[in-house]
Amino acid sequence: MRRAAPSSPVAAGLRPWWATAVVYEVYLRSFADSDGDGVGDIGGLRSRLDHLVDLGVDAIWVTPWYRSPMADGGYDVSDHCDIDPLFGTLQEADALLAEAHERGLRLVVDLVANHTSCEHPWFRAALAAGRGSAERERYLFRDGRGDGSEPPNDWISAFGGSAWTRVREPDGVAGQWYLHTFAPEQPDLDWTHAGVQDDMDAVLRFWLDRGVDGVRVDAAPAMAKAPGLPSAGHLPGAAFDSGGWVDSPQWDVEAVHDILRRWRRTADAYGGDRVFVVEAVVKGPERLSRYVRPDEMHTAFNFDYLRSPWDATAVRAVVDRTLAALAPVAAPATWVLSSHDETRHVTRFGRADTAAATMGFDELSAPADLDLGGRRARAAALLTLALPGGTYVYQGEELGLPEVEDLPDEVRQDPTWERSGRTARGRDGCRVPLPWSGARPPFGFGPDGTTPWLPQPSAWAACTVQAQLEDPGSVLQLYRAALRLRRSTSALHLEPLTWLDVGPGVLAFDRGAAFRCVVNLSSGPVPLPGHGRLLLASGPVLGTELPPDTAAWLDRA
Ligand code: TEU
Repeated sequence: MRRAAPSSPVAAGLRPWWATAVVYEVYLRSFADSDGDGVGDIGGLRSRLDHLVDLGVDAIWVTPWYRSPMADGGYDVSDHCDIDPLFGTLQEADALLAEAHERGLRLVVDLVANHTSCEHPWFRAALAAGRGSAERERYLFRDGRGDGSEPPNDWISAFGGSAWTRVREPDGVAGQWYLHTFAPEQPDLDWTHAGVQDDMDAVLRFWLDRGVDGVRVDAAPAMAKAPGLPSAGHLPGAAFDSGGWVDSPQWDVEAVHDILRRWRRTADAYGGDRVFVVEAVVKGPERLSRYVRPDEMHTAFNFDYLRSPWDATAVRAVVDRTLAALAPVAAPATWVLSSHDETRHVTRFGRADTAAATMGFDELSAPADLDLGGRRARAAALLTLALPGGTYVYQGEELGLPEVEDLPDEVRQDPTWERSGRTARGRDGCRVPLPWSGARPPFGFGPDGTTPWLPQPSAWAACTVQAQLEDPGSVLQLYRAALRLRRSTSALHLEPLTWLDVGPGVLAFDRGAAFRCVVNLSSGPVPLPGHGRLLLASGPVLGTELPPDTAAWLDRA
């Protein structure tokens, strides 16, 4: 069995592991399928742990594996303390955790606490018990406006349309409305309810007791709502834009921090070095820094970095703003390029507009230039892995996978697709099952002859793990080399970032006296600043010139 090499400054106890960790996001349904039903599962993940050890990541975050009707790929949970049979069993989850730990890999689970599935026993009971019942108090049931046929306020769902759905009461008449920030199958909990708070503490303890190393907190800013649920004043047709909203009654409301503090106290009672990473798409790094104050979450996904266009001024600005916002709360940064919710960055960087849109709500644009996007993605990997803090790698990123933009409409499963009236394609294109080996689908994702839940492009024969292992110039080999170097380069764990001003379109920074990273985002070659030994480059480097869309790591010692 292969074991992750301990990272030196971390092993020496100079930093908690999560401050500079490389965490690999496992979108479980699309990682590896052990039983041939077309859906990735825990067995598949267990069988592929050595890929992650060889890649050189420190930890894995596993997306929701709980019991779920799968209206939102498992982010609609009907039992937080059991594994869905589609993914395996609790015993398999325990075995995975043990096997990950034996290999030196940590494991982070996903806590979906803003909402449950509409099939959760609490919601079924709330529907059955009717208006005014104690059961309804766990959710946000309200009477409609006017004669009751208008939603209680103007809030909008992240997947499009109103955030309210009207129910049929037990006696058959059209009745109250319930709030769902996401799909109608995902009713929001009322976090002012003491029973909800206590029961979610028990969920948190259930997973901490099993020995998980961390918890990713889903959609945190949605958990608290402004008292009285006032309308937001949205203009007709307004889109969900949590990253742009200020003083929204449905997002980033102050009381959310009480919930996070409570969880932090619960987790701290366990000792050890467990980590909370919060998913909070809020307006800018300054608002985000409030989620990582010393008594709240440890780290937060950096969506501002993810959304940044491929532009030196914009990237530098977001790096500086991130570091400046986090310094007063002494939280480490994270750097994220892709996730199961976003257009894969190979494709994004190959478009005319390289900034990220939200949750697949991007316009159908001209086809991306995937060669260009691929070069930029390789450069972005070296940039990202050289920045101070932790990094998230989304599965398939290490293979340079593009977004699958031509999925047939009938296979799409993301609720965004139907909720938008089939105008926003949603997130399925970044969730196509991974290609592991072989010349035709399922490319080792599942047993030969099985059909993955989303079809894989036949061109992916060239980007399987197996094919890339045989190619020294592959994206996979670049990631492996970069992660190896990152682990053994103590400056990347300990030293601050110092910019060098080397001209427009170029990002150059040092980490201590010995390490330098240079990224050329301009359209022509630039001289590599200063001398030093080339440690690694994202593409061919001729002499001392760095070609466009290329990054280099230099050893100046
Ligand atoms: O995402 C929801 C979320 O809060 C943001 O990622 C969202 O993109 C942003 O607010 C839009 O401005 C999480 C999960 O990652 C996603 O897969 C689920 O569908 C969602 O929660 C609901 O559980």
